[in-house]
Amino acid sequence: MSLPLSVAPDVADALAVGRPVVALESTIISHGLPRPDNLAAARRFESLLSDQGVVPATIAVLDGELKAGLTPDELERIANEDVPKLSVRDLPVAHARGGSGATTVAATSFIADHAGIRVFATGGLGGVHRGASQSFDESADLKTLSEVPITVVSAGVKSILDIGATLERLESLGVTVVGYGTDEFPSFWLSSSGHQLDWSVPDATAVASVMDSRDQLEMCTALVVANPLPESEQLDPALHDRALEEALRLADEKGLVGKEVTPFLLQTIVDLTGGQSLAVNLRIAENNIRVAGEIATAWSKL
Ligand code: PSU
Ligand code: MN
Repeated sequence: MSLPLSVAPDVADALAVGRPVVALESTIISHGLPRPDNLAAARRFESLLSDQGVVPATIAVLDGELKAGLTPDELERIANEDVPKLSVRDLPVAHARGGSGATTVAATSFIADHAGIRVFATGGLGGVHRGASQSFDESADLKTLSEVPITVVSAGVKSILDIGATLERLESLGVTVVGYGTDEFPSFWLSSSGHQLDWSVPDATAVASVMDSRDQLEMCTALVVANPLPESEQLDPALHDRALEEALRLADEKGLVGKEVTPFLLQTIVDLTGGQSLAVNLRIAENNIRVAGEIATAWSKL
């Protein structure tokens, strides 16, 4: 291993003998969920995997060390300290300064790949923002997914983003996208988005076989597995549409721009849905972790 990377002993042991491992991101813990629920959620995410016989590897940067797999104390630090959000371009600065931070989908994918981890579960991916044709605001998640051969399970991208443009960019970047038991891309809180996908896979074994083909073809692009919540568990669509419209209107009225927009929209949607969007957010992460565990297990059998 050539990178300055610290792989937790249980993760390293599992990787060495081909037992299933799933990477988890830490920005969802530090920035995506409120305290104190975030620590309980982070612990639950890990135990959902352990219960499946899969080794969890939560990824973060602590005191300059790029870590794959955290101790309980380290997980607590990510949940309770005010750490910055780190994408790939931030890693050299954090490493050089001995700093700490939570990793986005991009930085988590980068570190997981270097640690030899092939499957990663998150809530939603970053994507193309509304108005990106003016602002150029597109998440670095997309670029990194075009460079890292990881399989990432998500419930698509949030409807506060431009979902159609995000799918177009994933196509341009050569990122493989499959629907998990669906031919429609989900929109995070909702199980559908109206955007059709070219490919659907029925189960974890089918995903593992696409991963194997990608390796045989020596491709080093990500495989995005779009995993919708069952419709019975999604946010009520009428409530979703009302809250989204109102949140976008308020952000516009306040003249918010740049990186203030997303946190404002997300918090406003939590408020306007009386916390329901947050409960759905947790169910999404858990649903993705369960599927990622199944994929890692199927992969370990190949
Ligand atoms: N989407 C969510 N919750 C999140 C994020 C995205 O539903 O917490 C986080 C992820 O870590 C993702 C990052 O990688 O936001 C993207 O941020 P940006 O748009 O600044 O690249
Ligand atoms: Mn951005």
